[in-house]
Formats: sequence, C-alpha cells, structure tokens
Amino acid sequence: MSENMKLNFDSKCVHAGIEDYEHGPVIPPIYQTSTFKFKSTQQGAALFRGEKEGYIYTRMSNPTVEAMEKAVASLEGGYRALGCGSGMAAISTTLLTLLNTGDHVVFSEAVYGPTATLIVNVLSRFGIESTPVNSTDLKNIEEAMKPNTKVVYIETPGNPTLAITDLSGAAEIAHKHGALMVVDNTFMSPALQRPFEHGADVVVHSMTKFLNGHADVVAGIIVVKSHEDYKKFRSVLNQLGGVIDPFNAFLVHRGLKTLDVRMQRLSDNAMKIAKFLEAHPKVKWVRYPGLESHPQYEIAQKQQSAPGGMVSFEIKGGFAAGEAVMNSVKLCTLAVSLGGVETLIQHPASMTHLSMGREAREKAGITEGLVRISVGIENVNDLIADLEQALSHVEEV
Ligand code: LCS
Repeated sequence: MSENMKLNFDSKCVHAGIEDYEHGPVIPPIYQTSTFKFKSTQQGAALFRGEKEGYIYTRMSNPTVEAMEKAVASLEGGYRALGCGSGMAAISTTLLTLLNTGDHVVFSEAVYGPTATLIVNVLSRFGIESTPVNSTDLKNIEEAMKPNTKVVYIETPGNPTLAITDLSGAAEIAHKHGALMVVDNTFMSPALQRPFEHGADVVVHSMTKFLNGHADVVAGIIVVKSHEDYKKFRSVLNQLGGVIDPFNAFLVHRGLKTLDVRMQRLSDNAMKIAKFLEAHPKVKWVRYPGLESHPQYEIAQKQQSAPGGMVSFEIKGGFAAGEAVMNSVKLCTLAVSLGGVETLIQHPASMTHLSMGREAREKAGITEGLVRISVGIENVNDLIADLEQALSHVEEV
C-alpha cells in the first residue's frame, strides 16, 4: 500500500501495518526469533545507545510485533502502540507507567473484575489511592477528583453492565484537573469507537477479544499519542517484560483484516438478539447500547458508530433461572471471554467478576442474576432459536 494514500477504516483494516518485505510476501513474515545478530560489536553497541535503528532482542522489539502494532495504532488513530502479553499486562503496564506513590486514580466502577482488583488490591500496596465511581454521571467523576489525581480510568461500555461513560465529558474533567484519561476500548474496538477522537490520552485493549477475534490468542495493547509517551511506555514495558510474542502478533494482525466486517455483523446480530430478549415474557430486563431502554442510549449514539456485540440480561427468577438457560444452550457456548466469531454466554457474578467481591459488584450494578452474551457471527436465526429453546427450560414465574 502506498504510504501517502488516505484510506477508509475498512480498507485500513486490510492494509494497515503491511509493508514490502524481502522476497515479496503479501503477509508479514513471522520473525520467530528471540534475538538478532549484530554485524559487529560497534554496530551492537550503537543499537544499544540508540544511535542506529534496528532490532536487538524480541522483548525490546521485533518486526512481526511492530507490523501489528503499527496496524492497531493506525486503526485507533494513535501515534504508536505497544503489544503486550495480555490485556491485563497492557493495563498494569499503563498504570505503572503513569502513577507514582502518593498518586490517586478515579476509575469506572463497572470494569472488568481483575482491573478493579489490580487498582484496589495491588496498586494500594505501592501507596496509590483510588476511588471507584459510577462514571455514567460526570458529576461523580468531578466530585472524586483530588489534587493528586493523575489518571481517570474509563471502560465504556463497562464489563458486564454495559454502562456508558461520556468520553468527551470525562476527558474535559480529567484535563481540567491535570490528570490523563485512559480508556479501555476492548468492548467496542476502533471499528465502533475511537477514544482519541473524544479526548483520551492512552487507549488500552484486551486483544484477546474483538481485535484478534478468533478466541485463539491472549494478548493486549497500549496505544499512545506522542513520541515522548511512546518512549516512556516502551521503557517501562521493557523492564516489566509483559510483551506479546511474534506468533501471537501475527495472528492478531491476521484477525484485524476482518475486524470491520466482523463488528458490523455481530452488532447486527446482537441488536436482533437484544430485541428478542426484551420482548420475551421470561426476561426481566435487557441492557444493550442499541436499545432505547439503555439509560445512556443518547451517549452511545454520540460516540459509538454501532452498539457492539455484548448483551447483558436478567431472567425472571434470578440466578437459578439464568443457570437453567446457561445449562441448556446448544449453539451458544458456556465460556468466559468474548469478542470471537462464536457466541459465548457466561455468569459474571460467579465467573469474570467473582474477584471483585459481592459488595463492589452490587454497587456497580452487577446483579447475581445478570447473564452476559458475547454475540458471534453465526446466523442470527439459529442463535435466537437456541436462546428460545434454552428459555423454555425456565419455569414461568
Ligand atoms: N479489559 C476488558 C474490558 C476485558 O473484558 C478483559 C478480559 C481485560 C481487559 C483483560 O484482558 P486479558 O488479560 O484477559 O487479555 N475480559 C474477560 C471476560 O470478560 N471474560 O474473560 C476475560
């Protein structure tokens, strides 16, 4: 692809990060090597001093990893990106890069369970304070800000409540108080939401999910906006060591090619499933950003180009009823994780959000009966037929 050609997002998914390689392969080769040979001691030393460009050691950089990083940075509209060994590696590296002892973090209370646990149980051991807030109401963010607040950490839509935070509003508050806004964009992917366009300073992802899209890789990424940030983050990542390996980077880069097509299809499927569930007499409530019943429907319309593939709902009869549905599905798979081409169903209170504890879950609106679906790209009629038959196993309340 010509460097100076301006492409639309769906074309970028196919071409971003792809360059000309020796022997002319269309797909970036996998440099499955831990280390790179120096031409001389002088050249090796010059590479270490940063006087020459080149590869030294795969923890520091690798061409296959770099190709994928360039692709994700381009799709998010950032400057550069740093591939990590998991989403949690990306999140922990980000927070350890930006925070010092004595600093304070304000974070969305509805986040992936281990993110909350990392902030509350681990960072606190290093003297970093935190305040969880219901970030759907910007007043709560404003009230939680302190003179030592350095990071406002937002996950939107939040896992698993799908609570939506106004990104531009949250960024304005963070910046007014001299803090940075970090956004976990895992649930949307840049196909549906680009946080840099709404004032984010750093974007993180679990690439395990939609970016890779095929449930066969655990990986994460940090996307930054400037060369200074890139150098700062690269240095900390190099010391902490939680990098992605070349083969997983290759797989993610391959997955990115179909990102836009997958996100459109699974959003369409999820919209139909959400409507089906909302109309079902055995369903108590449905939370989906594409439904007008979603409390932040207007904000979703403003900052998301489609509602995405995640649907949460509760069946009348609470957890026992949800359990009956989850044990009866045949096409949907009972498993945690999300963002693949296959539809997954799970129970956050006993699975992904167990580590948060009941009190924090209740405060964040993660009810004991909440069931979460990650909608895939199967034929939507097959998915609805499966949910219909699974719901028939629930007794009428
Ligand atoms: N951020 C979000 C929004 C997530 O949903 C997850 C994982 C992570 C970060 C962490 O990424 P990882 O280290 O697993 O690559 N969410 C999961 C979930 O809901 N079910 O299983 C994993």
